[in-house]
Formats: sequence, structure tokens, C-alpha cells
Amino acid sequence: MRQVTHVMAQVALVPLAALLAAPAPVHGQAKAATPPAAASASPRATVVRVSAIDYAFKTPATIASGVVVFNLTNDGADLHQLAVLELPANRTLSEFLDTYHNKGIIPAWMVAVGQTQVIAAGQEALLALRVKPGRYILACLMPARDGRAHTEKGMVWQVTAR
Ligand SMILES: [Cu+2]
Repeated sequence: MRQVTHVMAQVALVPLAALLAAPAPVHGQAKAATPPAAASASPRATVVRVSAIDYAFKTPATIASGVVVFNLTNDGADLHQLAVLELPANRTLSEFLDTYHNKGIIPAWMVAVGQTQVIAAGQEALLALRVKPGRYILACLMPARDGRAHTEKGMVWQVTAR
């Protein structure tokens, strides 16, 4: 049992590293710079405060769509980060958690919209995204020292963007 947990923790690091290495996939945010019409309009950003504690996120369940700035603060003691993943209409949060916790990977049908860097206690991180209406999962993709994912301990939260 101990060994299985250990292996899962190592595998769980892979998607996080991959996400950190690659620029966030396009979904919803990359198009903002292209159309000249949009460039002249001044987009109003909504700030969504996300407090990370050991081990949960404190943040609203409903957010605005459009330009959203996630303001993550680490109010816990462990290292934390914030990943924003789009949840397809035909999928559920528990399906995501089932794959992530049992196979150690983020399911291919999830779209990673963006994520912050990993921050220590007392630090903050800002993540600006163009969010389209839909359902999103906010997750901390860190493994804990005991080998369990922070999501397993409760650092996962579903939000709806309207
Ligand atoms: Cu965390």
C-alpha cells in the first residue's frame, strides 16, 4: 500500500511538470490579442481571490466570464499552486478525480486553461485568463510530503463561469 502511494505520487508530478514546461493551451485566452476590434476595447478584468490553505481552496463557486485575474494567496504552510482546468459538459468532477488519483494523470479530455507557479506560505500569484462561460475545476496539482495529492486532501473546487 505504501509503495503504491509512492509510485502514484511520482507519476502525479509528470502532468504538473508538463504543464509548467508548456505554454498554457489556447482555449479561450490566446485569441484576445488577435482581433483589432477587441484590441481597442478596454477589457474589464474581474479579480477572483483564491485563498489556499492546507488543504483547501477558499473561493466563490461562481465567477464572471471574460478576463479574470485569479489572485492566489498561500495562507497555508505547505507549498501550493492553482491550476484552472475546463470541465467538459459531459464530464464530472469525480471522473476527473478518479483518473487523477488512481492513474496519476490528468485525463486527456480535460483542458488545462492555465496555472500559477508554485508558491510558498505567505506568497501570492496572479493568473490572468480569458474565461468563457462554462464549468471549471480549480486544483492544486502538488503532491504532499506523505505522497498523496493535494486534491486528495481537498484542494479541488468546481466553479461555474457565467
Ligand atoms: Cu496545494
